[in-house]
Amino acid sequence: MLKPDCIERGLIGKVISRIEDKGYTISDMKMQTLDEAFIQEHYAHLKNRPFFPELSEYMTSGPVIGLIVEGENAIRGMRIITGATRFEDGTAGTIRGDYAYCSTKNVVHASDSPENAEIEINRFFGDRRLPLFR
Ligand code: DAT
Ligand code: MG
Repeated sequence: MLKPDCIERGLIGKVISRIEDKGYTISDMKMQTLDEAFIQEHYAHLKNRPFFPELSEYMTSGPVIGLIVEGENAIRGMRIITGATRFEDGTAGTIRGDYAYCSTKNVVHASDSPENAEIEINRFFGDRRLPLFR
């Protein structure tokens, strides 16, 4: 998912290029503005953390773009391309390492397991998801 700061800063093309340069296939994408209920589900594991209100406000502040990325070990690979959660730990050459400058606004979200990828894709795309590649 390209987060609101990615879109606001005009980084959509740069981030998508990195995914394509790696050789992954983008098989669907959708722009939408998320509401608080969506964020409470998406970040349920963080709902008791002190930064949650700020995170929720940010994630609902503007549109995001959900992408379905396909390829061999794409979930693990996307986490590596994404880089560390803490922006200051982001290795140069990763999306967050090169573009993120604060803890909350860290440009992209990437699913952390096949189980969560399936849940997150269904939550984001709903029945609009189309199997474009077979
Ligand atoms: P990730 O996005 O790397 O999967 P996560 O699931 O632990 O990391 O957290 C989700 C988002 O919440 C993260 O991208 C940014 C925000 N976040 C996490 N830890 C934070 C912190 N200590 N302070 C502020 N925001 C934080
Ligand atoms: Mg996470």
